Amino acid sequence: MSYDKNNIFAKILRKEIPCKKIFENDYVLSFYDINPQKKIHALVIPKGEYINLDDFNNRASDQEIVALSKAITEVAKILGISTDNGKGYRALTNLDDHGGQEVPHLHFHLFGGEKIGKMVE
Ligand code: IU
Repeated sequence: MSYDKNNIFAKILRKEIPCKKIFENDYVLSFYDINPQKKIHALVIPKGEYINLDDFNNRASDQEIVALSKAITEVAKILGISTDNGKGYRALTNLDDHGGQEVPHLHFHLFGGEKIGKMVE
């Protein structure tokens, strides 16, 4: 499978479609999910063209991988859901068909602001 440059997150990264931005640096963009499943529902995506976490780990530079991982913690802090306050959140990424991935650009969901059950459907 090759990367689809017309996926919705690619369009957001090219600023063809607006988003409610939370955080941005050279490697990562974070914004609110358009259809929140929990009180707080943010997305964290790499700026590079990666389909899913496997693709990312296979092709991304160490710098990109570190930046994405650290951005999750940073965004959680910005949103006030980090483990600093003993509350916490769920970070989750869906991979491909069986994982239920709809947008073919790697994204981590950050769910928080309320107690979350064992699984997110
Ligand atoms: P998934 O893991 O690929 O299923 O998640 C895709 C998410 O992208 C889902 O939670 C959507 O609500 C979200 N989303 C969005 O934030 N903005 C959009 O324009 C579209 C989908 I289309």
